[in-house]
Amino acid sequence: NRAYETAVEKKCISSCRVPLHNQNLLSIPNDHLYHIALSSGDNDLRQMFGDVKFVCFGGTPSRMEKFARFMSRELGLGTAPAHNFAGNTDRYALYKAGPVLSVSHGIGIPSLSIVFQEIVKLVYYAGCEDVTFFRIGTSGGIGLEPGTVVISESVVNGQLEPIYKQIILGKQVERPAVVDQDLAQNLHNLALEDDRYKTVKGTTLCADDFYEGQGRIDGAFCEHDEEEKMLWLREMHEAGVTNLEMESLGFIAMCHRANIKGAVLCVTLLDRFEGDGITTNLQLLHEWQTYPQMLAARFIKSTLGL
Ligand code: R2B
Ligand code: URA
Repeated sequence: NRAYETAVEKKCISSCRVPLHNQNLLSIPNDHLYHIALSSGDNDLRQMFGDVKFVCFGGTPSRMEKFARFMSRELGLGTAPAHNFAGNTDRYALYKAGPVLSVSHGIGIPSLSIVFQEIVKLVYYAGCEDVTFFRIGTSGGIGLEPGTVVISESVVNGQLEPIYKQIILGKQVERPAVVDQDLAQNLHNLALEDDRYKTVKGTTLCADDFYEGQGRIDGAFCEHDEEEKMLWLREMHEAGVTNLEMESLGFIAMCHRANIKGAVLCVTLLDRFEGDGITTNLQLLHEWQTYPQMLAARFIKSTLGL
């Protein structure tokens, strides 16, 4: 009943459980987390996911499967094939390696937002405590050697505002994208001199598009020229922008709104001062994509005292 649920809620908040942010959920006996093929009534989410402490989001299903396997090895949990809990949906992939969930989010904030909300509900229903979220992804760098890991110390929209704007019921709503500075610094502290990749902190610009939205001139459409692009890139560089991608703003704003610690770690796949196309061979690109994973794994292991 409602009074009991409210009492449970109060207790949850005081014990650092993932809080409930939508009272409507209290009157849904069986909430179908449609895009990840799990239900609060049909699955024992506490038993399945109650021990989760870290959720790592990244773009593609196969990268997140590899990350789950890697995490499993790092945590000494063996090399058994990872089970995709969301496999029946064909939309997203969801793997578990001990206390770590590995989730694909697709491309762009709209795709991220759907799975993010279902994962927040999942960790709430599962009664998870002290959960930290990471986005471990890819980006285009500005003035950085490709293969550099950027930890976002701020995230901004295309107009350099740290605000995620949503249209709800026909009105624009603004959500502040506030980065957890302690978490970003703690991650940066784990970067080592002799890592085979560089790690920096910087400002990440989140665009709604890969082509025109990131100033590229090689899309199907383009109404600006190379000179205007370079001028814009230099302006962004001077404003402290280190990298461009497509989810950080929604990710950080939703972590902040959910009161869940979150950080964005993206490797740069190219230096936009040098061009628009991603021409590096696939093998090297795949290797670069493991760098933010390695840093996240280091953080997870050190937090777990391993
Ligand atoms: C980085 O890479 C993807 C576009 O190629 C997008 O998801 C992003 O943020
Ligand atoms: N992802 C992006 O969004 N932009 C890039 O340039 C590279 C990866």
